[in-house]
Amino acid sequence: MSKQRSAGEIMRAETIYAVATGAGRAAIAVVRISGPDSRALVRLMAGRVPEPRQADLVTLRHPSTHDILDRCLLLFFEGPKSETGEDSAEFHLHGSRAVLAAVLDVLAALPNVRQAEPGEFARRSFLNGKADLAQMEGLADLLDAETQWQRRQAQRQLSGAMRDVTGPWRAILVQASAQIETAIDFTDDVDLAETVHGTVIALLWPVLKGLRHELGQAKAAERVRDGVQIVIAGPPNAGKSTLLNALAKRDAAIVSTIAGTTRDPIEVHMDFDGCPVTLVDTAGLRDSSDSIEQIGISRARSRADEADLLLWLSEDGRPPEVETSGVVWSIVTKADAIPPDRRQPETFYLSTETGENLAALLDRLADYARGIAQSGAMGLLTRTRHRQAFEAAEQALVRIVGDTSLPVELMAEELRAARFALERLIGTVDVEDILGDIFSRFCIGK
Ligand SMILES: Nc1nc2c(ncn2[C@@H]2O[C@H](COP(=O)(O)OP(=O)(O)OP(=O)(O)O)[C@@H](O)[C@H]2O)c(=O)[nH]1
Ligand SMILES: [Mg+2]
Repeated sequence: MSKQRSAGEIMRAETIYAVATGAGRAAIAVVRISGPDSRALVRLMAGRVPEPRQADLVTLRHPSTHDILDRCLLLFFEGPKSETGEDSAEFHLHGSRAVLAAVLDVLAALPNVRQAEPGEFARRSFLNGKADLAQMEGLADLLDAETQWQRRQAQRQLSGAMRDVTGPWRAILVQASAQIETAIDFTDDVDLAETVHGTVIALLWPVLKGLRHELGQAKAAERVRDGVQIVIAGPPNAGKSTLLNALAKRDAAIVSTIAGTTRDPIEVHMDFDGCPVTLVDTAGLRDSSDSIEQIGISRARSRADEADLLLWLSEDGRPPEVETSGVVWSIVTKADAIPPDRRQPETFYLSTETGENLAALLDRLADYARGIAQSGAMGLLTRTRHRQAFEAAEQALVRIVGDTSLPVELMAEELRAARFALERLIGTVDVEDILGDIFSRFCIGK
């Protein structure tokens, strides 16, 4: 990709094209074009411009040799009623490499027409006000979605949920600012300042409550997007790798009677009822003089630390010997070797050898993941960026409602900060740095 362009630098005069469908043989290959020359380009190649948004069967010809390139379906979209907001078109070609190459050759040779950069169609659609920034992020997430809860979450974001939820709050903040401006005009009037403070706080409470509600769901929402981290840790030989393999239903990790077999953390990606889960097997924890094993153990500790759920495995039921901010489930392994009279109450015994409690563990894991997925899929704050913006807005409002003697000028300042945080979220202000990051992740043709 060439150098990142800023919004202002985008050369609107250029018409872009890209293959929008995947590589390889397929029945149909879609080529999209967008930009001011779309109409002329369609006329040049197809001999006519179809009615906007109506499929037309046309013969595409080479503009100079008049060689027939393909007989295909053609759709024309007239700006601004198009996805990019510009005149644009789609050629639904036969999915032949030769047809595609011939059509792309023609497009490449036309003046003022060039191949699109990754995400450039989406970028134009954003710049032309067809979608806000959070919607664009939803689109990116939808394209990456692997599980059903990820799909639901991304579709909600794509439908404009962020703007729908924060829009009314923004309006309230504007209203509060107006109240304060009045008070600033009469700064000598102490009574008025107090009254304004009361009015403003009453206005802000529902916003604060809403911000906090979403922040409460943020962790689960981020998990649905990025996956729940379930980490298996414990002393060497506890049967950690055996459990990972049993849950993954394949030999992902080496299992052996030698203590200290696993070194690097081993990740398996799973789909628990539509919730993405990353299951991590780690090196057995012990004092070791082997420098490679020590590295493995320190990685095990840091993975355990970041886990959402830690499965602490041991043969003797010892308490966890790792730090974690997540939930801990203690499991006693190799239950087949523990006779009933030596078993403790309230202890979860597992044997991968006989299968004892393996199905029960899987059920509990699925329940756990489903719980996160259901609250998380409806959560709005799917990215760290979203959470930080909500936190910034929340803190600004707390500084107002928490200090009844806050001068009106400072109240105005905090209100502006809160509004700015929300506007940045949907991309009305200060978006340059985020834009490049989002759109460069799209594939060409999106
Ligand atoms: N009897 C019995 N043996 C088991 C069970 N689970 C694992 N084992 C055996 O215990 C040994 C160690 O298993 P691993 O899964 O490699 O143990 P680990 O915790 O990954 O060990 P490290 O990677 O060295 O930390 C192997 O010989 C397994 O076959 C079980 O439920 N019952
Ligand atoms: Mg192991």
